[in-house]
Amino acid sequence: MRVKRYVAVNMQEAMGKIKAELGNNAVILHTRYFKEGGFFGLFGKNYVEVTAAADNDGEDVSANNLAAIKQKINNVNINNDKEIVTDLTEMHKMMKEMSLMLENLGEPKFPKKGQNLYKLLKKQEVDDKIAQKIVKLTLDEYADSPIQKKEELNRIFFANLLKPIQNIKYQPSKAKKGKPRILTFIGPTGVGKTTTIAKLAAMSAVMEKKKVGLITIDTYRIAAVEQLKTIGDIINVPVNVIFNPENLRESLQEMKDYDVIYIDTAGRSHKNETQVNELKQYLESANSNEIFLVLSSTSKYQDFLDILATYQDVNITSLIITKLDETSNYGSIYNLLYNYEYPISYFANGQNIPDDIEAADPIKLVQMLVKE
Ligand SMILES: Nc1nc2c(ncn2[C@@H]2O[C@H](COP(=O)(O)OP(=O)(O)OP(=O)(O)O)[C@@H](O)[C@H]2O)c(=O)[nH]1
Ligand SMILES: [Mg+2]
Repeated sequence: MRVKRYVAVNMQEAMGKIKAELGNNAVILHTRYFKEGGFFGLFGKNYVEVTAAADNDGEDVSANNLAAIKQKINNVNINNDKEIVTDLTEMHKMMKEMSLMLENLGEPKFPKKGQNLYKLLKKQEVDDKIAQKIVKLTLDEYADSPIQKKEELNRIFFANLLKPIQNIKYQPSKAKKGKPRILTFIGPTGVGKTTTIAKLAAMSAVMEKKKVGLITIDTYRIAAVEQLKTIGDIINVPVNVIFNPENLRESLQEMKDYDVIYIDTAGRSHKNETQVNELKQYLESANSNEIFLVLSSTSKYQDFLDILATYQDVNITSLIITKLDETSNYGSIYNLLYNYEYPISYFANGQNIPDDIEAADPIKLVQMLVKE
């Protein structure tokens, strides 16, 4: 029996070749279509590869030698598998090269000093459109500047980064006369809501000698209640645990002569609609002066967008960015401020209570962004 592979531009041509060499009774064992030539795998020519078998004397092989044929098929397939793997590896390589090429094609061609600034912003994961806009503005202004020094270029760059976000300043709320300031903290799980409350409450109670109350509506986890109670014990402030929105109103009434009340909420997965709706009922009952959305700086910009979409009906008054000690990429926060204009109230940069928190400032963010 003879087994042979034929390559042709189409099946008709392949069949012609097979017929001519192996005779009318040849059996098709395997067919494969592939592309060859072209530009990085594109625009190549299509080919068909057909493996056919026939008995040496040209007899019909379908009826006899079945076992032998099967054996051959397996051998052919094994060989083809190897080829397919090689083909796929080759294809991957080409696709990678192509996507790199496309990326480079999309990259703006700035002069070298602009390219460096652009690269820095890209490395920080600043949105591409924003990065291009800021670099372009910087280069234009620098071209008109009488001072042609690197320091001047950096100064202009810094100013252009700051400009779109500098007006979004956080203004702490004032309580109505004789009433406490009610501050509620919301946000995804594990971002540092309770830790941030502990830091701020400790400062209010211990340093500012304010009459502070803590309320938790995080009754999903015993550990969460214990966590806040421990903090309350340490800084010597009462902790009320709330189980329903009515409870919350009563508890706030009970603390009506306090200076400031911090309300801790359970970390809601922003993907869980029921939990988020439940939180909204509590927020209505709380009638807070401020609602802080706590976000971790380790999140991607897309995560921020998803989280904001979840809380779109909530009147978020400012953002708190935590875990700044755990990242060196600040682009996602910059994109957020640039596009959404939420004020940022605090930056948290560690687990130490109360030290690792500071008032947020757009200048600090830009400093972090350009620090190499
Ligand atoms: N490195 C670092 N860790 C932090 C920071 N803030 C909080 N953490 C840590 O993050 C973990 C979660 O903090 P929690 O305050 O419990 O977070 P949470 O948002 O209240 O979490 P849930 O109530 O479960 O949603 C703890 O281990 C904190 O010590 C920060 O700024 N930097
Ligand atoms: Mg918590």
